[in-house]
Amino acid sequence: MSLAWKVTVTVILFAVAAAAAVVLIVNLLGSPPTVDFSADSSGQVNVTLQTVGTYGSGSHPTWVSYLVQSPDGQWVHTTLFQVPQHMRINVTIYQYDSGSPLRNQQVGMVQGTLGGVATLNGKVFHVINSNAGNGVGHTFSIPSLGINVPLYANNPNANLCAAAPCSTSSPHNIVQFSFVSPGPGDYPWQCFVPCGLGYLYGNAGPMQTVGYMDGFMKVV
Ligand SMILES: [Cu+2]
Repeated sequence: MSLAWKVTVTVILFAVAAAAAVVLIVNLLGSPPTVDFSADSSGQVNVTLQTVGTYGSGSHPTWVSYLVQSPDGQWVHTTLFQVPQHMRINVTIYQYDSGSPLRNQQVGMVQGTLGGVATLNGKVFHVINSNAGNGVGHTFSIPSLGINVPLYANNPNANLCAAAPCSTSSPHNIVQFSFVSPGPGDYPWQCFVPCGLGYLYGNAGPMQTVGYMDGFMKVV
């Protein structure tokens, strides 16, 4: 093979690899929509989320996911939401998934919320012993704000919702808590239960993907 051929082949292979890399990056960066919440007349912000064990459609139908309910009541497949700064945020999470005992008991503790508490189906709790009952399905955690709330799981033998958006006719737990939003910025939030079934130690796939088990709270 002549030098010119080697150079040509090298250049072509490089161009193909570069094009593939661009396609991959564009796919990875193609981010889901942001749901915008503003304060209601009482000066508080109500954010409603749900978790589902399998999203049921789209590019990853088997993946576990969060969804965000827009203020007009529509469920949006995203983990990006926007709230005003220095405002009381009331979070309601409809948890439709099963769970397991936690590897890290620390994330079974409620931390960083107003009063240091959350409610599970209306009852105040501080910690979930994940080795009892149904275990923990997911957490809602904003590490930079010290916020962590475990979501008690549903009975895995119940007829659980397997396609989002789930409705309250399916078995669910309702977890509620409040916190005060900080100053402007993008605050990453995520689940700390390794719930990426079928991935190494459960920590890849949906656990590393915005729109599933990772997101951003945008404070403006
Ligand atoms: Cu999770």
